[in-house]
Amino acid sequence: IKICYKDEIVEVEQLMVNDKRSQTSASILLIDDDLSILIYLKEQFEQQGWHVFVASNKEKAVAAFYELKPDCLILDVYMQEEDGFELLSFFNEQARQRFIPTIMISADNRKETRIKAFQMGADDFLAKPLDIEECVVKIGRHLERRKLFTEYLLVDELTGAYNRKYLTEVYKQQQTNYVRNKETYCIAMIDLDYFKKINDTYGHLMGDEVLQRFVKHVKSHIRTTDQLFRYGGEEFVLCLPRTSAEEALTTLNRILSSFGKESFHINNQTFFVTFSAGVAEVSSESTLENILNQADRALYTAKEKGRNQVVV
Ligand code: GH3
Ligand code: MG
Ligand code: MG
Ligand code: MG
Repeated sequence: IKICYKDEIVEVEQLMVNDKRSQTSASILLIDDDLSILIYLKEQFEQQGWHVFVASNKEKAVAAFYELKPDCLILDVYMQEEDGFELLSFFNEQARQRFIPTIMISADNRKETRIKAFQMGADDFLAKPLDIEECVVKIGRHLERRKLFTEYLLVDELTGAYNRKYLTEVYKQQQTNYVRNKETYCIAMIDLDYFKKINDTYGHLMGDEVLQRFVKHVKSHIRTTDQLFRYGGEEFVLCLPRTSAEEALTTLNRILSSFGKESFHINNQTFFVTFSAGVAEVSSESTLENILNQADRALYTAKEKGRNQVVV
């Protein structure tokens, strides 16, 4: 059985909503000193399509928790070397902040043990011997709630792009990660051209549709590690990890050209929409505020030069 070795570690870009991993399937971190239980649960949970990481002691559990960013934590109460309750209190604050459900499992099914688990912040308690069907259905509900919760808090309702609040979170984490690893990282500020005119000419509902289709279009033309945020009305921020300014320019020009071909229809009229964008490359000194300022200045130049273009 593999226990969270480095090569098993998948890099995760985001803090709360993980990359394509959580869009397709959730990940679970199982912590138990009993290898037979780990093997059994891993197999059962993988049949549900969940990614399962296992750890048999605190050290491995902590490394896995921070590096793999699981969507759910399952913790044994009694372990040879560790106290499951102690581990629970160790993870509790982080888990709470990130809406990660924590589930305790134990052969000790006494009322006081169960109560203690909930008092210490557990979201559920499952008694050993585990009934696998019950485990699966309960974990499924916890994962579903986590997904709804994180989506509700991080995603802009109208467009489905991430919201501005989440940009702050993502940037904090990514800036340190990428800059530390000496990787290039770009941010683009995008603003739809003459959007006020679209609203005035075709109505706000049509304006809303433009925003929605713009987001849908961009999302389908970027890498899974790229992320789009709605910064304000018709302003968006695109985060492009492992991308140089030159590559960002190419990417945005490609999107500019493909989005420009999307036609919008209303009352027998057809129109097209363009945008302007400014690109800035993140450095070790960049705060979110100054990188956005830099991108915004480039965007301003793009507008000045006649719109429908990208400027670095
Ligand atoms: P420019 O090319 O210089 O960017 O001009 P613009 O008209 O796009 O820019 P301006 O900032 O003057 O107008 C933006 C408009 O976007 C004004 C505002 O009413 C509209 N807007 C902001 N949020 C929404 C929204 O959620 N839905 C719709 N339909 N319109 C919105
Ligand atoms: Mg045990
Ligand atoms: Mg604007
Ligand atoms: Mg605009």
